[in-house]
Amino acid sequence: MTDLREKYLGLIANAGDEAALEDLRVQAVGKKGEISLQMRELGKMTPEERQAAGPKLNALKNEINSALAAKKEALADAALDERLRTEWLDVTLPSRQRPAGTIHPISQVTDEVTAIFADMGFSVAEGPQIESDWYNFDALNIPGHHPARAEMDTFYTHRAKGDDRPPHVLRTHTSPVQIRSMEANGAPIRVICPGRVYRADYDQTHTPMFHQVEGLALDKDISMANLKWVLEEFVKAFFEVDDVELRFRASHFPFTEPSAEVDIRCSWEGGTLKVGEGDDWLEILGSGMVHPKVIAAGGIDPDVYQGFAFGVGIDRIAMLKYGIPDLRAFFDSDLRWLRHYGFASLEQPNLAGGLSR
Ligand code: 2NL
Repeated sequence: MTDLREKYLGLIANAGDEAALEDLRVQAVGKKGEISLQMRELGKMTPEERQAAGPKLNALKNEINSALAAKKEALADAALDERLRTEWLDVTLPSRQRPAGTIHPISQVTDEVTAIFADMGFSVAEGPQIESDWYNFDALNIPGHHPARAEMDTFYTHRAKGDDRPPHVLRTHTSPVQIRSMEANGAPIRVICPGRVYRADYDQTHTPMFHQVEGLALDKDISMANLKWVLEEFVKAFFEVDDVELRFRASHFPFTEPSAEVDIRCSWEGGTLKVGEGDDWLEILGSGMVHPKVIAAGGIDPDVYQGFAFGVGIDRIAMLKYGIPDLRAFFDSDLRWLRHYGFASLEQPNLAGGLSR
């Protein structure tokens, strides 16, 4: 009996899992287990022998049952400990990893400008980057012999030999998109046209592809006063300042009359730009009242409708706002530069939440 006790207590102590433990229970105290078999032997004993062996066997059975129960609980505890050890979660980790990519400053500024003009009721239009000669020049009051054509360093496409129609061009401004908008929607109209434009020019301050946003507003009673207010609102919102002073300098563009280049008051103290204070002036855009011939080219009656237009260089105002010193870096795709000057991709510029965060 002592042998049985040692044997089963040892086996129970070493059981690896609940299944092994159940096998041991059947072997030891099951109906046909070793203890039960010994209990059957009690019937063959003398009363004295039975008096001595019976209680001992009962006690052994109880002891083995207790050992089985204790081991079962210990195995369950160990299994739970193991799950707690391997299935943990660090609840202090951010819920979502920051995306690896960033928004390019030109995309960011385009979105900012779009948000500002959308707030003033302008819609957004896009159009082809390869344009006909007519949309890029003639419709904008730049006829064939006009010096502005030569000055614009235009990229021309090729025509097949013998095809003497004028070649298409890479658009030199986004104005053709506004002509197309006038044709498609008529007047009144308020639209901005952001996008890529092309000029064969490459140096410190020029790249052959750059970005522009042009705006157009036509109605029955629009004057230069409306132009001034719209541009003031734009400059204040874009540079995120409460007040700004604009200076209109007389200028000349074939597509506007009168025409004005617009400067904003600023200071460059300590090498950083401050808009709205100081004694310097910074040229930021060109504008004017749309030439009647251009309104007519868009299929609208210039005797009924008139309005203003303007053009801003996106790359230039991006450099000014975000302190980017070198224009050409915009197009180098240098990952370190992109991480430094890029914007969080889950933030959308809007006037309520702040344009740039
Ligand atoms: C500049 C000058 C300007 C326009 C663009 C325009 C478009 C139409 C009709 C009339 Cl459809 N004008 N656009 C007008 C004045 C100036 O851009 O220096 N941009 C950087």
